Amino acid sequence: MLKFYYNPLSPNARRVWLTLLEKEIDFESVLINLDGDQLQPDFLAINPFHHIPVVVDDGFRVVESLAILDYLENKYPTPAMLPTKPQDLATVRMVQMVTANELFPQVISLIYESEDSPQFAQAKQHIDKVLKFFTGTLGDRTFFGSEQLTLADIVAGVAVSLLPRLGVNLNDYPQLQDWSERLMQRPAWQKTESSAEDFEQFKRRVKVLVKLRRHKLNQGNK
Ligand SMILES: N[C@@H](CCC(=O)N[C@@H](CS)C(=O)NCC(=O)O)C(=O)O
Repeated sequence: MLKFYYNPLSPNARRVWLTLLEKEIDFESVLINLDGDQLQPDFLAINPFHHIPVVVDDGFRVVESLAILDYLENKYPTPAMLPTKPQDLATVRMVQMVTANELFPQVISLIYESEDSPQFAQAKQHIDKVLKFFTGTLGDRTFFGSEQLTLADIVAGVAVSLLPRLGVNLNDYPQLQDWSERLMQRPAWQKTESSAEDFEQFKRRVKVLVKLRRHKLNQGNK
């Protein structure tokens, strides 16, 4: 059976978790606590970059959440979560990449930086730009690039759902708010939603991991 290495607090793992549930794929989950399990030799042999999520299916290992989503889509094609028309497929990819490259790093800044810092204000401004862009890209469709749930909704939906908990409300973006509410009504999204208490724990873990990453980078620069 497919093995899924994850932690319920991890947004990157949630992308995969949601896809497994939406596609009703049988899987065995392996909990990785991000306070050290990821650095154990057994796990490093599976992912030398010490990140979750990881999937091992029929002995085949995939790391990187977006690669895992593509693998799942191709291996388990029903229900289809990637449109086939060139423009729609490009829309899905674009939204996934904009989430990973433009939105998610700013979400981390909102958690890590102090609220009165210029970095915090810049992160909020950049998030606004992304939300405007997403509103235009969604247009009057139900989901990104489709009338059915796509892998773009999974990736963007996970990130956007964190925003209200970080003080960015979606009131100025009513289409996105409706879209996000549509997602949250789905059983898979309700099942994988973290409690307020878990979210506080996630924020503490992010702060530790960002500090560690910056420390490592500084050491590397010496
Ligand atoms: N680009 C990777 C990022 C994965 C990632 O950063 N995972 C975090 C949890 S959300 C992690 O495992 N951090 C542990 C660490 O850095 O040691 C992906 O999309 O899968």
